[in-house]
Amino acid sequence: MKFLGTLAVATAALTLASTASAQSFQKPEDAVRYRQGAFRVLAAHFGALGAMANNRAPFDAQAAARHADVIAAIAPLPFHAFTAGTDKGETRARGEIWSEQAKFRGAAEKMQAEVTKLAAAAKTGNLDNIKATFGAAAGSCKACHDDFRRD
Ligand code: ASC
Repeated sequence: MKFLGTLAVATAALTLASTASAQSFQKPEDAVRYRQGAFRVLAAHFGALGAMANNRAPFDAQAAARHADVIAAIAPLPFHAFTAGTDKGETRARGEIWSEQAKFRGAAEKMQAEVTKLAAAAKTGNLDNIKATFGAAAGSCKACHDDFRRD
């Protein structure tokens, strides 16, 4: 059952990701809004899980696993929306996203790998396992912000 559950989440995430990659945006602002929305959802769930990982909120194993699954499913989505010409307007995206594509994609993939580990850890229902993987996941968010997001 556990395996089937994992498979279902993985399949849902893959479906989401391939749907999103097929997506095109009418206007550059639409892509900017899309990725900002995805990051906002990520931050909300990451913050809620982080509060538990850092003992600022009581541990609820089921809620933690749900947060981690949402994070893992949403994580690929914003990266489909850094399309050409979306470096202008109401965005903190730095030009390096486009001038250092390989580095940016690498940082995005690193984040997705870390949140996948975090989701696996959260499924064990053990807070120590979550704590053991949360730091690297948070670090992968921060690394990308440091290099590719304006203050
Ligand atoms: C969050 C959030 C981020 C990351 C980052 C991790 O919850 O909104 O941007 O974690 O602070 O270092």
